[in-house]
Amino acid sequence: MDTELQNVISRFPQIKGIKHIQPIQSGLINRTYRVITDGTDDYILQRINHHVFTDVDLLQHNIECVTKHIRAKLLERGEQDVERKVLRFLSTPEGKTYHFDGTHYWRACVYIRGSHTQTEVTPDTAYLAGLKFGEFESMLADLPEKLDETIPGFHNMEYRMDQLREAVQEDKAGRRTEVQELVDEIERDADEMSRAERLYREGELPKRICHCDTKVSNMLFDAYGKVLCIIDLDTVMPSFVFSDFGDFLRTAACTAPEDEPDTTRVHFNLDIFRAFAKGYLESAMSFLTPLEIEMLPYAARLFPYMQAVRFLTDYLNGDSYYQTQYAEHNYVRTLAQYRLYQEASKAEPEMCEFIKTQINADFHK
Ligand code: GN1
Ligand code: MG
Repeated sequence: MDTELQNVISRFPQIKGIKHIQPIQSGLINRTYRVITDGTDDYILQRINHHVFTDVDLLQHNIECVTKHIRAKLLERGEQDVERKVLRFLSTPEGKTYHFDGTHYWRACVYIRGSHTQTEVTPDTAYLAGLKFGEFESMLADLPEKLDETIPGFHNMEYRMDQLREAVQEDKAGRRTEVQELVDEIERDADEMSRAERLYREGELPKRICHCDTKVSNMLFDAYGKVLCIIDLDTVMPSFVFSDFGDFLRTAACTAPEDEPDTTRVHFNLDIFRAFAKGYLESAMSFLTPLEIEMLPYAARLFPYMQAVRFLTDYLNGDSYYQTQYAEHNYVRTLAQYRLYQEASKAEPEMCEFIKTQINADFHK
């Protein structure tokens, strides 16, 4: 067994009787392992990418506040099996929920028994996800602590455009010529896609505590297909609700993987949109403002657009942020996301129509 990992694990005394440490493929940012023990509980060990999450103290503070608050809410409403419905992070002897080994930051949480993740999304799972992420936001609406952004400007479209412009200027990896045409195209929609930021400054749109990485793979399901728990809490921070709504659809309503090389296979699945929007509105309608609701179709366009900008920025910077498997990977991802943005834009009238029918249905209840 890897001695570095064993040393780290020894800083979390709750973990005993290690049988096996298994790397898990999860996400593009952190490194994750499942620690299998001979006791009742297994654990998830993660090496936090501190180049991305530069303030680990703040990161873990947010996560502690959020999990504590959700646990209290679940208990208060008499929920059964609470330990499988919210993550529990382990403490070190110093009372922290992370350990710094001199180079890397590590944290551990209890592995939720009998859970699995899914990557496929059906209208049924999309509906459940909508309900769950709406409920997640609603449970955090009265969080007493103030949460700061774990990644400053994370879903701020104006900031992401500034980063792209800077990357184009610097052209660190010598890739500008290849992508210039696409950059020009992206620029044409930059103002329109930064609308939320302007509305926020004008006091028209609120920010709320959001998950900000609402992929279906960030939900744990039980053996019967019921959603147990929301995971990957690194990006829980104040944001527009569009973050949760739009980012889910970016992966779930896309008919191809986010790095699909054949962009003709990339389409926006309106059935998934409808199912997700229905679930989301059911649990979030009570606290959303009319403008937030009206702009949900905009969110479905914003997120593939923003992700295209982020992948392209990283491509221009020489792939320093996202893990890549081959040289053009970030560019391939960019093109797939941009295509999805175009496809979602085409579907906007139908999305608006659907949102209207949902509001009317609610009004007549
Ligand atoms: C990153 O690592 P993962 O898959 O949880 C990124 C998301 C992107 C996503 C694209 C902290 O998420 O914002 O949407 O890659 N997370 C961070 O696949 O940048
Ligand atoms: Mg993530």
